[in-house]
Amino acid sequence: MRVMFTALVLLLAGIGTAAAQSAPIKVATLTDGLEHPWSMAVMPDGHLLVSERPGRLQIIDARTGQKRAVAGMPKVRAESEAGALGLALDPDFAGNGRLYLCYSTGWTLSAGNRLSAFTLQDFSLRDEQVLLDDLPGAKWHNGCRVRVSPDGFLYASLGDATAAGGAQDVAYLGGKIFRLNRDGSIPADNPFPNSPVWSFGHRNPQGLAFRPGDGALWSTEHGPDTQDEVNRIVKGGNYGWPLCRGTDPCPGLADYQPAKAEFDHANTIAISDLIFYQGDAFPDWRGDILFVALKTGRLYRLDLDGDRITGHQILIDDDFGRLRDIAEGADGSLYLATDNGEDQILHLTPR
Ligand SMILES: [Ca+2]
Repeated sequence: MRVMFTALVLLLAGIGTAAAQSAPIKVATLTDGLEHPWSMAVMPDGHLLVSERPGRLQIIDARTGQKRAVAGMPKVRAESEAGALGLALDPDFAGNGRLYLCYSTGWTLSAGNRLSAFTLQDFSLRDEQVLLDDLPGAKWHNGCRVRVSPDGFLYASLGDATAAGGAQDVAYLGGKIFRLNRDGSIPADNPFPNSPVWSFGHRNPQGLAFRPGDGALWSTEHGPDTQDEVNRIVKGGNYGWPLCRGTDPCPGLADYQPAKAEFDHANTIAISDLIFYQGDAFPDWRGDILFVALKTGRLYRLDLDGDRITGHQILIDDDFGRLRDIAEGADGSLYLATDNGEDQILHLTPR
C-alpha cells in the first residue's frame, strides 16, 4: 500500500483567508485498478459501493481494498462524460437493500439519462424500478448526482445536455435539480405542479450535499470556461444559466440565486462532488464543506459563516490527478475517487 504524506497548503487569496491548520493528512491507496469511479456510497458495514462510469458497480472492502463486481447492472451509454454515474443508498438500505442510480441511456444520437431504484442482494442488482426516464442526455453535461435528504426525499441533478437555453425552461428537464418521493412519485409541495423540478437554470451540477442541522441543500456546478459555482439550492430557485454566471448579479431575472462562491472568476477548476464534513477524525473541519475538482486535482475545504463562505484552503493540490468524488466514512476518515482512467480510491486519515 502506497502511503504518502501531503503537507497542507494554505491559500491566502481569493475569497478570504483560512486559519492555519496544524494537523496534516495521511493519504493511502485503498484500492486501484478502477476505471473512472464516479460515485461512492459508504455501506452500513463500512464497505464502499462504487460506480464506474463505463458501466460497473463494485463493492470494495474498506479494510483490505479487495473489490467484487456487482452483477445485474443495466446497459449504459458509456461515452465521454456519460455512463454509470451517481448513486445513493436508501435510508433503510440495511433492511431493504434499496439504492438509487442515475445512468446514461440510448446512444449518441438518441442520448438520454435515467434515474432508477434497484435492490442489491447477494452482490446482484435486482428489481429495477425506473423513477425518471428519457431525461435529456448528451456526451457531455449529464449531471446525475443523486442524494437522499435528511427528511427522506430523493434528489438528483441533471446537466443541460448541451442545450443551454433549455435550462431556463422548467418544462425541459435538462439543467435542473429534481426532488422526488423515494417511490418515484412527485411530492405535492414541489414548486412546479406535477413536475420533479426543484430548481432550474443549471449548467452541469455534479455535487449535492445536505447541511447537517438545517438540512439545506448545497450544490457544485461546472461553469463554462470560468466561474465554477458553489450554490445553496432553494425551492424554485433560478440559478441563472445561460443568462448569468457565478456570483455575478443578474438584474431582472426573477428568483435568481447567485452562487455563494465561484472557483474562480477567471478560470475553471472543473468542480465535482462536495460533502459537509461531520466526523471526529478532523474535528476542526466539522461543519465545513469539502469538495474535489477534476481539472486542478484539488481537495478544497471551505469555511462557512451561516450561508456565507468566508475562506478556503487547498488540502490536496494535484498529487493524484483528477479527483471526482468524496465520501466520509463512519469514523470520519475520507475517501476520494480519482478520475484519470487508471484510477484509485484514496483513504485520508489524520497524520
Ligand atoms: Ca449559476
